[in-house]
Amino acid sequence: MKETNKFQFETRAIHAGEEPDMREGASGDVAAPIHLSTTFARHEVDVPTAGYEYTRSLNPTRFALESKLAAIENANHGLAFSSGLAAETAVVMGLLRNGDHIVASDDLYGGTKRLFNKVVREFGITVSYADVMDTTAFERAITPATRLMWVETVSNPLIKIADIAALATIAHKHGIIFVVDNTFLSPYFMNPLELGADIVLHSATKYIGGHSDVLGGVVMLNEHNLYEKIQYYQNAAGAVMAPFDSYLVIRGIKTLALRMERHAENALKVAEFLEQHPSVNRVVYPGLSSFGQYDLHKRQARGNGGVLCFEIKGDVNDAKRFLSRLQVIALAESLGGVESLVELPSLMTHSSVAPEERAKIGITDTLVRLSVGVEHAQDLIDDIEQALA
Ligand code: P1T
Repeated sequence: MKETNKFQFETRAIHAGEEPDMREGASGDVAAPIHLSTTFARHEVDVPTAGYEYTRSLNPTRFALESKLAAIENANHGLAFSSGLAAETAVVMGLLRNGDHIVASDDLYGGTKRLFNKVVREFGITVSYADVMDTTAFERAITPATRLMWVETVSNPLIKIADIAALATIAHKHGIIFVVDNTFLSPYFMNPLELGADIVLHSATKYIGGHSDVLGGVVMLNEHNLYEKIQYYQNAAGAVMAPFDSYLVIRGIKTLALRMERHAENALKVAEFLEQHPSVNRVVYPGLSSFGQYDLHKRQARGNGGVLCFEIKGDVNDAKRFLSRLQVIALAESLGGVESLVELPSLMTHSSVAPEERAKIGITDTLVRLSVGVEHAQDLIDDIEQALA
């Protein structure tokens, strides 16, 4: 794994974790094989073969992926889970105890808020929310019991940017672990560990997998002590990524750089088109010069990703009409796949967030989230134009 660290992102994404095995008797596979065996035979009772005992604890295909994940996030360790939420659960439950407190961003994926509000709180762990654009609000929300700070680099769905270096400084001043969900940018456009984050996680279901055909969650980090605790929970609770899914994610990562470049190029074209359209109220995309946090984003990220949001003029029925008229762009939850996906957060991905809370943070009934795929940009613009007409 460390061997490949001297290379650029694209090279690490392709080679890390799956160097061909050229030893006597090995076949020299160029692509990591899928090891479906759930258990591994050994010669002696107390000597696992090459460290492999049982696939929940360690599996060669998942390990190849975990090594690649560490390499693309410039981390010492990677871990792969059966979903993004399984990865989040492992971070919280692996590190916190009854009585601990989390300060989290007020704009997070709806499922993350549901996990915090409805599940984590039942275990005596409290959660406070702070405006992600206001670093002092985070500091004010810290209590003596605070153990974690939690943000998304680009928030879902409102595209708010967290100032990672400033928040890391606050977290570390108070001895708090800083967790960053980098799903919207992927490791290609940003590496939060280098800006001071302690733990990076992604829903690999999105850009890292990239093809809307695999559910997964990943965690990358440097500190061995934190890695051991999360890895212990991963094995003890069991929500590991399956070997076949690990293979799909490995395959996805090999084209991550190519895909992200095209996602961002297309998203900018679509955002610029939407911005001048009379039926659209406001367009939020980090690549637009009108974007409120343009300078901050440019300072800490290498690109803008493929997700944008905008408001349709009119009411929820106008928004629904627009969404159902689209022909190329699928009306569906999720994001980050090669195909463009569109959704209405208030009724779909963030419907589990209470209406008052949605209103407070700005998830209106006409807010549309668009994940721009890697189709031809003009076909996407034409589709949007006919649906808005
Ligand atoms: O769906 P899952 O792989 O469990 O990942 C959860 C998750 C975590 N973090 C972020 C930023 C996410 O966007 C998600 C999942 N999001 C969607 C399904 C969605 O449509 O927004």
